[in-house]
Amino acid sequence: MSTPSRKIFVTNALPYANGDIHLGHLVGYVQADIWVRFQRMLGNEVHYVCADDTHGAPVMLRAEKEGITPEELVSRVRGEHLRDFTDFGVAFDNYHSTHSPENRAYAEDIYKKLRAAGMIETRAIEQYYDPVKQMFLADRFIKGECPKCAAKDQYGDSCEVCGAAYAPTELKNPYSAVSGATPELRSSEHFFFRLSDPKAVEFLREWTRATNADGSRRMPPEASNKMREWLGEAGENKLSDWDISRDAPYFGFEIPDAPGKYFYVWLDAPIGYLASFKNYADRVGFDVADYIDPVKAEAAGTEMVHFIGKDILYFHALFWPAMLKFADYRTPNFLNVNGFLTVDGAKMSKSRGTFITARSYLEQKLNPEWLRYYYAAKLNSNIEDLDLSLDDFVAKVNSDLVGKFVNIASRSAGFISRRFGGKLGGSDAAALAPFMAEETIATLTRAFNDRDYSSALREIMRLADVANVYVNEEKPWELAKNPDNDPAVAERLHRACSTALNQFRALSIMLKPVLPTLVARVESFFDVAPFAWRDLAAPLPAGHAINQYAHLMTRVERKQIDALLEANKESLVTETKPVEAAKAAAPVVAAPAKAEEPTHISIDDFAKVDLRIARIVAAEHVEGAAKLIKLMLDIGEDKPRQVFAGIKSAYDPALLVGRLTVMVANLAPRKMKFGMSEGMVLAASDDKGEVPGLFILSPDSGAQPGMRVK
Ligand code: B3M
Ligand code: ZN
Repeated sequence: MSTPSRKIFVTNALPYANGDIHLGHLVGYVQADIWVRFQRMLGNEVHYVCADDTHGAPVMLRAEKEGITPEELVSRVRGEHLRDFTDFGVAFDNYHSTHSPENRAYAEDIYKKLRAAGMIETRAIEQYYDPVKQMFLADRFIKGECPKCAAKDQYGDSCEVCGAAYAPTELKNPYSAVSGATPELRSSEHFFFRLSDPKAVEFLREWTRATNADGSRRMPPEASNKMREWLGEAGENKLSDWDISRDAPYFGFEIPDAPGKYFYVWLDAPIGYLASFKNYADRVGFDVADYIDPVKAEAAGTEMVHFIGKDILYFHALFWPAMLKFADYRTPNFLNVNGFLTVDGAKMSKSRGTFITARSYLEQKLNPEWLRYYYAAKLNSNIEDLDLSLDDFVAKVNSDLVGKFVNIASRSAGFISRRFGGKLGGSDAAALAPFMAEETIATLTRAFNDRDYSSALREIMRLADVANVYVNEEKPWELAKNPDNDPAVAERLHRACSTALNQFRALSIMLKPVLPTLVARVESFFDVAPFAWRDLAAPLPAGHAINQYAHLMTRVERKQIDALLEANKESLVTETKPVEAAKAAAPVVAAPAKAEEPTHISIDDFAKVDLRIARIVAAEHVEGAAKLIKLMLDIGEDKPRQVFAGIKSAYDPALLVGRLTVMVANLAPRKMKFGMSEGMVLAASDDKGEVPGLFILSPDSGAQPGMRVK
């Protein structure tokens, strides 16, 4: 049965350019990335984009505090965010910025069309104004005493002590959180999007109720319930118009024909989805109209799917579809909504160290795929909060991934290499049947498609148990003894190991959306093309040659988690003086020698260095060496080169295998205590010692082992 392939434009919420990515953010990104990877394995065409959300007063004020321009701030933060996502395997096709020409063009276009459709209105409103800073103050920048419980220093919208919600004008003794001045009420003209217009209300009622062409829902049931609550009963009108303008000074886009008035950050933030998509499409060379023009999108059968957190449902379920509709753009097909992350059952907390940044997790050398797996094991399609229970995390990763999954390969691969020339034998059809059962595959397909990953992983782990039972019953380590060299026993060993490896292969295909990095290494171990979902239909045949097995994943230790919590506690204590803290932590280095005249080398000198793309085919610790990892590097020669690299402090050997890097291929071989070193890999490090770590190089994708770097 072949279904026509889907064409889907997928987005994740745009992180705000005023803070680090933390483990709470990652829930939604990992969820979307898994879905995208799964859709691609099915053969669907997916365009997956994101961007930084850059506008508004917080970015403006923070840049000012750091003494840089907002543009400089957002470009730096964008780089940090993108690096975090990439390192967690969240692979966007494009990561753009809302502070971009594409976004300005779409924001203006949408605004002008809304204005032409009679959906924009202006009104004067009274708001607090900071006379010292000379700016209007958003609710978050006004503080004072709670009108209900009199707690001091509460924000302008709600009290953190008693939970009361109120208007900033109700605060007692209000003051500006920016300058400390007493704010004054001033009047100014604002622009509103007329969400209360009966046309808009009518449209939203209809949009919420309707399903997609294939009968699928537009959002999870809890979200549509919320929508009904916001919209009220038929005939009721509970929606208010939406204030979409802010006065100068503001970091954002000026509203056309309205000098000194800017689009509120939330107006152009979701438009950033379209901007990122357009920027990408222009680069790749396709027409976005098939995805964003309502008539063309309908004809082309394209879909638009957003992944968001529950705190921003209001913006995505009310304002966004209505804006699109009345500006004559296509509306979303699906809003996937995730809940918040709790750690050990409680809100993330800086004092407990559970407000964990993505970067700190990586810096502690924790494997990002451990977290992807754990999140997937807990995610379903409902808007539930997800608890990262740290002991459970350790137990689950070790028992499921290392104990059950990876173990299958590590118990059977060696025999194939050592005894059977690396070639698979025939497999036991009955033992493979559960992995190929149509019903099982249909269940998994449905679960991944419906974002019910926890069910999918339960089913996959059930199958991992089946495989382990099989290996335990066959006992390859017993068969391998074969004292009489009985050919029938050898044959049985071959069959048992080949069957187990085919079981392992099936599990790897199923886990690929969740563990892309590990499974890429499984693909090179099996020496096969990237797995597609349909590969579940047939095992690898007898005679298929596989590569040497390298250990795929290490166990996580509780002490690594404790170090992670400790690191995140520290970052709070040192928050006030980050520069001093970094210096204190840095190793003492000798003062750099007086700068010398730059010396040049000729191009011929440079050409003497033979730099090659190398694939790390094996990596292991060296007994007795504190700093070294032994690497086997494939540079397209008959056999891989052995190189000892001083990168042990920064890399787990298991995670290096399969990676491409760059090596100096014509360095004279050097005899070391541990053996010959036949070249050198290149790694970057900070001479000043302020940035810890070592960073080996990676080429862009497409580079092949042996290619010359020049
Ligand atoms: N930047 C989320 C936030 O800052 C917001 C999401 C925008 S999605 C278009 O809380
Ligand atoms: Zn209060």
